[in-house]
Amino acid sequence: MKSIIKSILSVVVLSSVLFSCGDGGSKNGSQGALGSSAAEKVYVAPGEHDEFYAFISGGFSGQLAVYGLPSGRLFKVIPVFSVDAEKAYGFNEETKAMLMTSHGFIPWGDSHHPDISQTAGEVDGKFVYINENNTPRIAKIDLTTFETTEIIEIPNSAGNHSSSFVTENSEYIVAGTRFSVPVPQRDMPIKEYKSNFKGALSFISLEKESGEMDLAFQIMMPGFNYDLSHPGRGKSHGWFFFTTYNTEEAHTLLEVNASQNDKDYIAAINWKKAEEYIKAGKFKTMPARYAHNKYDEHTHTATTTWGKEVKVLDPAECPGLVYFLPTPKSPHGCDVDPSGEYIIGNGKLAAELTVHSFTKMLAAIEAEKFDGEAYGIPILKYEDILAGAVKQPGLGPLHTEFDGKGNAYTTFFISSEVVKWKLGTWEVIDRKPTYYSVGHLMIPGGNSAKPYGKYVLALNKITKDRYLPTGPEVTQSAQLYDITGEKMELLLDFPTIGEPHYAAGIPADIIKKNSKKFYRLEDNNHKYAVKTEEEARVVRDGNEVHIYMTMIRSHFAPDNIEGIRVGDKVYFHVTNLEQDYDVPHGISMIGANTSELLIMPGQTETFVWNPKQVGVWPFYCTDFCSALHQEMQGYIRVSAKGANTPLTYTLDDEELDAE
Ligand code: RUQ
Ligand code: CUA
Repeated sequence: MKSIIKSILSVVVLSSVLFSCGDGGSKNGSQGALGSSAAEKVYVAPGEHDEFYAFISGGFSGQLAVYGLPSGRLFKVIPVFSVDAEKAYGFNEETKAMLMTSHGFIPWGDSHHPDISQTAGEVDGKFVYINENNTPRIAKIDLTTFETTEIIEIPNSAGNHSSSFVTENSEYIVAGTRFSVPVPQRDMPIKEYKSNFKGALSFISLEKESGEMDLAFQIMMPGFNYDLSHPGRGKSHGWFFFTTYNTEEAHTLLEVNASQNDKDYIAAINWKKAEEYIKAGKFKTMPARYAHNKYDEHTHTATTTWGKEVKVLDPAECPGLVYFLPTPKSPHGCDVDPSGEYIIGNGKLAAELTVHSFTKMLAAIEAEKFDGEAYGIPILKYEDILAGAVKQPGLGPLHTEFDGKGNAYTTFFISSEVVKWKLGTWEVIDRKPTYYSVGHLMIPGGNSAKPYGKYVLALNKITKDRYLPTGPEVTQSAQLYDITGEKMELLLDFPTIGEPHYAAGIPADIIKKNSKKFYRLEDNNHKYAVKTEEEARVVRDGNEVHIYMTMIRSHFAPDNIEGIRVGDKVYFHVTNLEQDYDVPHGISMIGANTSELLIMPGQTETFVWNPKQVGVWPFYCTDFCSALHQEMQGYIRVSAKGANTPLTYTLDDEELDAE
């Protein structure tokens, strides 16, 4: 988004005054809501549940937040690409491997586009996939536990933006490179960009049951910028569409140099054809090193394996694999309607909204009516594939979603509005302001054959005066509109975590029945788990001390440990013995250079403590778990380096000698 903001900065400054603030700001917005039954429509009575889950990306927070709609209440921030001290993600020994990459351990990421897995074209609520933009990765979140359970790194890629959208039976998710780069990476002059840099489009296959990701193949495209993508569906199932900009192949001052061409392209990829080429062996195997991190629900531990190569298809050598659809002008969003017939390219700098017809595209391909080629990829004729255009829709179109009733909703960043228009007639039906400068929008089930067209959520980039000020950094925000009538109705503003990019929504009933209540102790295969207090113990191995600890309302076992020395490396392996819903315990140690642990019932987690000072140091439970939570504590006696204090610990008031 930042690049768009820059490239149209001058217009933005002007128009945000004209359109946004001038529109009346918070006063008008809230009066509109007061003048109707808006409050009632978003009111979820105490103890009642919301109708939809919304998974909203955190952008530069690197996380994914879970909200309820229509209330806009925040339930959970799921740590994905950034460490999270609250949940010990990336701090405890078990999850560090989740953030491993070919560049080493990376504590931060930029999360953009969540998408929910699908069965037969409908969101099935099993998994959410989300891309990381900065160090190209895709994560899988398991919707029984709402935890990140897998992250795969994408090699040959940079700025993983056109990602990670799901095909209609969760066959694939994709990862398209925003920045083209030398492939393989090497030391070369930047001014030799043109025709030497490449853009990899990656197809990641998904295992049917587990949803596990596998880098199936890459298509090595010309050195354009691949911005966004969406899968075909229904009649266009088997195809994937990617918007491109910078078909000029500029490498400096892109805001000018990449805005020269009147039209860029949507790249139409026939991935079923790609599968045939792979089967026929028409690929090159390229060496590649990428991390593949998996969290095991039974060992409660993540491990990294390393990918070593990738199958690469060259479109120039694979006829029928890729076609270019000319699309005005630096298109951003690339959206496919629920029927699979219409492909919408939102040209950021275009006066109209271009809609391509899949049927016409196939006919033109059949007739081989091409308008030349680029790097061996046939270019179709704009007029031949055009379904229609929405005239004067607004300024700065970004993204489009659908309500499943024949209407489309497009966001306009510069004119700060959501515009409703009709598929087929292309007429504008309604427009409503957003506060302010909307990026993505989301209708639950939006990327599927079956949208739940009750609400649209606008994800705004700028809030200015909408909320109480909080210094120079003000909150980011979403806005909820009722779309059941002819006209849209603004119902609610609510703040979001980080910068919301895309979001995914789904009826709550599909997910909530599968939500896990706790981890079963008998299934806990963690290497350092102890399942009863009797097994709790302390073991020294040279400088390393391993504490096998349990927690249950409202004590730790052991709770007093003596004989630790300065310079030791002390591992707290802590198992929560509870087998009940909603009884986590936490643990933290004074002076530990890491986060607390927050351990779910049946789970084991580990943190490392390096005692640096002689003394008797307390630890305690960090989660208010019972009436006697404040009693849930213990002490560790630390002696000097080389001291011979015997290693002992207390269990049930009894002092025991360590092994
Ligand atoms: S976008 S800068 Cu999803 Cu419109 Cu990312
Ligand atoms: Cu256990 Cu507080």
